[in-house]
Amino acid sequence: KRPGHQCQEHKVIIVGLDNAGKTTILYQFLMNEVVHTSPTIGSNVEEIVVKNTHFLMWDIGGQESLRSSWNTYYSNTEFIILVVDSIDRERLAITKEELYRMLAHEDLRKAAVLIFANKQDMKGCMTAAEISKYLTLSSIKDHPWHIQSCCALTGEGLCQGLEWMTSRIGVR
Ligand code: G3D
Ligand code: MG
Repeated sequence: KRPGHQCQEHKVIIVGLDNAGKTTILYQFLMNEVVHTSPTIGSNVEEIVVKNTHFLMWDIGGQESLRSSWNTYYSNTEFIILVVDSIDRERLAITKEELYRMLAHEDLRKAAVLIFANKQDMKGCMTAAEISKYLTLSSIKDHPWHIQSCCALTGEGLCQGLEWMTSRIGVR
């Protein structure tokens, strides 16, 4: 490392409705051998290091009572990971509402959005393409976004999501 080189941390918030799989995904990141982690900072904050890139990930509760306080976590956020339960068709409308509420928030104007279409192992689940269409992701022009299908239980798809995030660093 160059002397005086500051190791930069990139702030990530993991959001999504309760039961979407947020904590399982964070746990998978921590278990993954290609990812080196430092000790837990707080119950819901973990540092994840991918190829020398440090991400500080905040796993934010998704229950209705907690959603109104999501904005207290927004400042300096570089990445939003939105976790969608791909089997939960009923509540995708709520996710859509929350997504556009976040994108309109001043503190998140520079944030890039990674959407995980989780629980792809479930029979009859929505595909990433269906979720993308429902959430009208192609209409989002003011934030970089990417949708990745995954299964948090096996970890499938999670690395590709992280790779997209690291590829965004330094791109502005
Ligand atoms: P949350 O933190 O977003 O609230 P959790 O969600 O990570 O606690 O996950 C909620 C439940 O969904 C858990 O089940 C978890 O095991 C399950 N889950 C998470 N990801 C997947 C997935 O990819 N596929 C399947 N089939 N289940 C998943 P329990 O039973 O422990 O409540
Ligand atoms: Mg959780």
